[in-house]
Amino acid sequence: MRIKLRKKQHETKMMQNLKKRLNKKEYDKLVQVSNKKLYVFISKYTELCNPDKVFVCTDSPEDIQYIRDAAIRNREEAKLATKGHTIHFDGYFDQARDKKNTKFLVPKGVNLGPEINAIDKEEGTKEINSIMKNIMKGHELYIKFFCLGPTNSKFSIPCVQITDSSYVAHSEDLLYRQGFKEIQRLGNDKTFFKFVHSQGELVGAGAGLLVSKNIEKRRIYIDLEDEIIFSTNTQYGGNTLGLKKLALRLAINRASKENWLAEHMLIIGVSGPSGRISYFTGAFPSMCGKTSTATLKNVTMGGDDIAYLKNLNKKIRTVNVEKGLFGIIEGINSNDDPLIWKALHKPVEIIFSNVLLTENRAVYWNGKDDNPPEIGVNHSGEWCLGKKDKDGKDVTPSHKNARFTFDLRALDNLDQNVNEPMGVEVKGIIYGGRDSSTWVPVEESFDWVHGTITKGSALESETTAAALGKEGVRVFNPMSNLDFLSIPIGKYIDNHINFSANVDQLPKIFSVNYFLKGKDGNFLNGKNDKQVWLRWMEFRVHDEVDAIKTPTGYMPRYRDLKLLFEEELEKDYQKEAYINQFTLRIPENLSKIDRLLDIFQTRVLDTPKLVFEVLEKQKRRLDEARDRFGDYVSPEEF
Ligand code: SPV
Ligand code: MN
Repeated sequence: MRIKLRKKQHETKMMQNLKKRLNKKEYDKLVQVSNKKLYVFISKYTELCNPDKVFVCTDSPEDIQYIRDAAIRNREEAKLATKGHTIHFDGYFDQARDKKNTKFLVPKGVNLGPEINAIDKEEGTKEINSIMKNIMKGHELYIKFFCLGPTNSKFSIPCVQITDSSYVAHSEDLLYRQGFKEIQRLGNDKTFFKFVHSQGELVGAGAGLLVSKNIEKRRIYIDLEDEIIFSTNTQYGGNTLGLKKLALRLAINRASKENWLAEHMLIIGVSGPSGRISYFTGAFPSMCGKTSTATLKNVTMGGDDIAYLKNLNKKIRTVNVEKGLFGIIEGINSNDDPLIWKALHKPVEIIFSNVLLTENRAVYWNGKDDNPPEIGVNHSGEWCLGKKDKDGKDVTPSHKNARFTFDLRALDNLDQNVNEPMGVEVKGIIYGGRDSSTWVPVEESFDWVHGTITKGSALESETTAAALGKEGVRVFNPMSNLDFLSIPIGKYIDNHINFSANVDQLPKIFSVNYFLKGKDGNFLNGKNDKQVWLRWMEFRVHDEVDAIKTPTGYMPRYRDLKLLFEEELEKDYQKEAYINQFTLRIPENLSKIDRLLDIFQTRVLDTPKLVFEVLEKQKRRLDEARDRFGDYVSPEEF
């Protein structure tokens, strides 16, 4: 009885606190959602962060407009000449995901393994709480509700984001499905993901915009037990958009407990004969061709970054967690990326980040069709051709990781099933890294386990500008998901292997490599060749084309590719090109296996035994082939 009374008193106090923090209008909006856990969360963090004002977004057109206007009023975005277009800058040193300061808050006794950055929960919580204390003073706080995955679906995860950045709130409106109604519908019980973000104190940057000042206090701390993530003193999307890579970490942990997969994967529909569409998911580390694959001709865009996969009625089905695109803009031109190019020129809502603002309030980015202007304003401030930074480094017109944000509806190839609550059935899974020397352009694995281990878990990529640090270093990146893993790598791989249980027809697993180079150091593939690889994979998942069995998997036959090159690209595909591209490079493949074995022995906790077995077997097949044919073997010899 006493306990009940105390609980009641506590609840009353909490509601009083909310009334103090929110004005009547906003309070009335909040209590339209009947969810005690939500009130506890909002009450606790409004108290700690101490914003001047709180705004509750109910997803009504007026509320969404309020956020758009706030982004301009708060000088986080500035309007461009084209209607709906705005520009945003992140600070000069805040241009990518900060891996070093992204940490899991782990309770005593939990070990996520050496590859995953963690901090003792008590210590980390203390630190982040002290950083967050009064951090929103002088700012308005936005409360936003979203749904990961389609609403009203077995995949849906409701989320609540609180942020003092109207740019973050605005971006999320473009990128995620609105969730106020969903949270209302789900009522009191559903556990939701929670995100607290503050950009912290701001400082003036170019074009009158403001950026985070206290980068040294940039932190992204993840609490898996309470499914809550804190992000402070940063604006860059990968660090701040709760629903993106922050939620992916929570989802991987939840998925591991519930036997499904949360993946860093695109979803595409590939056209086959007579109007058939077959769905593929694909994992590519950042800047390895994921978005360009999803916007190819003859491909429908289901998603470009994050997919959930579940076994529903013995079929593997997938949904796009998002509804928008936060894409890399560098190199986008009318010839290579006509779909994105067209979308970027429509008068729809688009946020350009870290590009160059030109004199006529238009934008320029590295690799755009025309030559760069002489002057402008970018993330480094006033800019002119030839500008160098303090360290003498060239400042290009846009940052390499500059991006655009829009709703997928801006694209002409949006897949029609994108909001299907049951998702789409996955026919194939593609793994592709940035690999100049080893993998052939496209290859099918022997089966699920072989593919999961020698393709997915073996993914390596040469580093890019999407994360802070040195570029061009070959790094191990299983399923391109390493940066986001919230469970030990061995466990994650084991989950993938076991995901095949009770499935009627398993998807086929493929590898692709868009970055293979020849002896002269030049790329062996044209930018659009991937269209041909996709068509080939589409035939393979329906068993409509033969392939050559090699020690590493099934490779395409020349004559099939020749036909496809003609049909897809009107290109006369030469035998010599085929041999150059598909020659099995045995020494490179063997060293890759050695590298992997070493990683799995020394850097991964609890590597499943099967991983070693499958890699050793592949090694033996390669050794035998080398004895018979030598180091470099044309597929036609097999
Ligand atoms: C990636 O880097 O994989 C992205 C952009 O999709 S970020 O939001 O930074 O993760
Ligand atoms: Mn990504």
